[in-house]
Amino acid sequence: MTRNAEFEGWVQAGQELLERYLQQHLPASTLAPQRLHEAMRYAVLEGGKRVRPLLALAAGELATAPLEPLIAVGASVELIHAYSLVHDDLPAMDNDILRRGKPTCHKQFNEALALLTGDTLQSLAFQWLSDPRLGLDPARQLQLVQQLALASGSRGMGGGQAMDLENTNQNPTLPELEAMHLKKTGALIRAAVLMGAHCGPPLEEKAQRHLAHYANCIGLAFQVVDDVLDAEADTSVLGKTAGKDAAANKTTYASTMGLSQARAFAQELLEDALRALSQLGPRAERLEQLAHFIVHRSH
Ligand code: GRG
Repeated sequence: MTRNAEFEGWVQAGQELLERYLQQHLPASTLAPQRLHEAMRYAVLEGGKRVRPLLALAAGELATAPLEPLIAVGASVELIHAYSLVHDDLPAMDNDILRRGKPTCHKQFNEALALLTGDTLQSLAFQWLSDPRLGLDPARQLQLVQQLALASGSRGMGGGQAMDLENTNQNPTLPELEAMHLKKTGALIRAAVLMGAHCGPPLEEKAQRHLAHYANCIGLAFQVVDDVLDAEADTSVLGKTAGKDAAANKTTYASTMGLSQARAFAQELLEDALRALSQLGPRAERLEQLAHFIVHRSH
């Protein structure tokens, strides 16, 4: 089996484990309030690359963490991600109609229900993460709850989104763009990596620093590639509206640096991430493969 095929098998197995967890733990749509539960399931299930849970699994492999809490951690992070997409698509934010190849949540249901869907997915993420049945040491579990809260709140993803809204029509500089994306997109990706590792026995401080550096680099690279794909790829491939940044006259890595420079920057970030991983030994292989995937993906 080639290395690529073996990685694809690992990705598929991880996605299946996650999908099963999500299917089983999201409230059934037969349960009242049915319409809200239907919308929550619609926003989360059958879609998305599941990159963040895969990163949690890969970081868990590095730290020799048990599988069960890793799935719950990955699923909790994915709920926060799904909530951010539902809110991001709302008319008050990006006002989009297509997400993961299907109508956005507010188009399929309505705006009020989409707001509630995002809100309740966020609560559910913390319900899953704080479940005493996860079998983790309670103090470590509490730290996981705090890591996710910090990454998604005003000092992380939510704050990054606020900076993005402020930046509209302001022509941010590259350092301003970087500061915004490290929060808006990077914070949750970084949390997925660090939380996955946190499910295992503590890594040495030096290893933790290398892992955090890797996580920062791929978090930013993810957004740089997102900007390039928005400019270059087709809506049918992306499953979301392409060309939105240019249409909204938004400053992005692609518009500021040009497409080939933006691609080169993503490659530099990948190499920086891989250098950090090279200090972590052979168990970092999945993280390495995921970094390549993030930078060379087509959607
Ligand atoms: C109200 C506190 C509060 C938070 C909401 C809307 C919002 C804050 C944040 C938006 C964050 C956001 C949408 C960032 C963009 C990140 C990004 C590049 C998303 C695309 O992720 P993929 O490619 O999507 O992993 P899939 O569909 O594959 O999961």
